[in-house]
Amino acid sequence: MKDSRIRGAEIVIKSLVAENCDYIFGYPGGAIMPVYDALYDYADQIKHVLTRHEQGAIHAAQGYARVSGKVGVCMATSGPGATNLITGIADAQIDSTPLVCITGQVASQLLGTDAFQETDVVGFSMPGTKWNIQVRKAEDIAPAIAKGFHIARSGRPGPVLIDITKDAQNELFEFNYVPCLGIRSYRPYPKVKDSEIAAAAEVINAAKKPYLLFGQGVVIGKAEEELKAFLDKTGIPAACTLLGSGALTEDHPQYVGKLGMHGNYAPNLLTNQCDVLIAVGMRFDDRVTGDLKRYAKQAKVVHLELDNAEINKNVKCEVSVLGDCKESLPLLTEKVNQNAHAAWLSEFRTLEEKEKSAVVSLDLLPTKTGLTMGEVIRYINDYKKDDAILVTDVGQHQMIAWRYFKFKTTRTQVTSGGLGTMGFSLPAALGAQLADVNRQVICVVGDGGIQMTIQELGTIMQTKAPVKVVLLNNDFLGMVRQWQQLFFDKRYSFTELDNPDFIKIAEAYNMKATKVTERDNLKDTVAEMMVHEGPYFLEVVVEKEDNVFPMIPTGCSVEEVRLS
Ligand SMILES: Cc1ncc(C[n+]2csc(CCOP(=O)(O)OP(=O)(O)O)c2C)c(N)n1
Repeated sequence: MKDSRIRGAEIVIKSLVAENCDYIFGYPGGAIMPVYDALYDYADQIKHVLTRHEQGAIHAAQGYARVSGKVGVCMATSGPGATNLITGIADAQIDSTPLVCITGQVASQLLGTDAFQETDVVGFSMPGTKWNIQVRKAEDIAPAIAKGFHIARSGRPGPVLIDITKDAQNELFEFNYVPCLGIRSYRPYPKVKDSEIAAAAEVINAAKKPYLLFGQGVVIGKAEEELKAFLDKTGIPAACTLLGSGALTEDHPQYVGKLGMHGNYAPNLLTNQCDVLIAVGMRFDDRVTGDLKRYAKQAKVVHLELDNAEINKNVKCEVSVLGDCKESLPLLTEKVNQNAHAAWLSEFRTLEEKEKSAVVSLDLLPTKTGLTMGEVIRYINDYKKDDAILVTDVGQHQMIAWRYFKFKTTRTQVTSGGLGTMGFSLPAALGAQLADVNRQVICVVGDGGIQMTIQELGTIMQTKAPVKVVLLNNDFLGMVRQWQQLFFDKRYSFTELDNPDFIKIAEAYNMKATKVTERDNLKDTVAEMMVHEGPYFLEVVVEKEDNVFPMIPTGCSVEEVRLS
């Protein structure tokens, strides 16, 4: 009788196919070679993207996951391949991005011998993953992958790592994939309690100046419509966190702007004037709260949150509503009164005008000679579609792009929010683009960050992903320079960069590349880029020492937000 068993390596691939995984981002090497060999026969069912570095692979998987809403998958060999994933794992954990990372490991009889490229990646990734495991037998591969996908995507999503020894990859076993639908003692979706909804509704109905803050939990929970319905009924003004952007269209009449260190003036300032603060799917990150001792002390806080660990972690709340906001928001909407808060909303609008004249108009319609980052984003807005995706790196350009990009719909931003990982954007943009080739993907990056993963231009070339890369070049590690200017007596310690000819680099990767140094050429070049069919590299030489405002300096209160 024919042996129906297959190698563990093929079980890996068949399990990924069973999970509807259409892309693997990865990089091969000795300990994962059997899996790569198995992959060779599955090219019609699963696409593999060969990045130029494992960090690129995991960031690409993150970009893919954030746009598609699916689990991102990346793969690496043992030792340095595996450790190169660590930054991305930490990034995905803090930004709640669902990932399954598969690493090869030396054969089990070599474990603990300091074998070539042996590293304890399970140990290294333990605190950064939602779950991890080392698999040493072929029979355990499919159950581990099934469990990994379930854990990665359920509840508050996060990264999972599955380390598979080489002998397990080579061992024969029957393939029988049973999807994991639940795990004893793991309850990712706590049921919303009626008593908590009633208590929240009571506080909200009694409020004179209620204010709602929404975060990425709304996007993850696919609760955008539910949020809108709640706002439409209550008339409450709403502001978003960095990762919450897009969950509510910026055209909504109650949308008042962005929170945090470089968010908008009114949303930060008025946090300390509301009487009820309703937080939905956000975790009161210190970039949002500033000094906690002086954060919204006058307000009763109502926190709608899926992860129990976030409740009362940074900000003590009056009422918590534990559960998926997709479920809790409609229950709450039923119980709250129809209302309008026109006078309160107009307080936001008045301060908005102040920010416009002090900051926004100078950024978007500058009169000085040097180009501003803001005007580049203004032109991008002119030519982008509503569902265009902004992918940013970390630094001044990230904050400026976030501030001025017009977010019209959900899942339109990919950025490294919690970890602030420079080098994130280029590979993440590639992953975002492959998640949906029909959407515009604009990667806005600084001259520092692009050089951390610039080799991924090679992956863009090979995949032909039509990513638009916009390099805002100020020849500085701009955000650090800004802090040095404002808080370290302008002592520019190791923040100035001697940069290469980026256009030559981009052209070497076969990209259409243009450098803009004058305002006169900016609009037309952005227009050309946005309609260009393939990948495009636009370098804009911007003013070297521009700063991002408003700003809440570290350790200050939200009400100390500065306009200059
Ligand atoms: C991996 C990593 N190293 C260091 C930092 C600290 N850091 C934050 S912003 C920044 C400067 C970024 O410079 P650039 O990429 O040129 O962007 P700009 O601020 O000029 O727009 C640095 C060094 C970081 N966030 N990530």
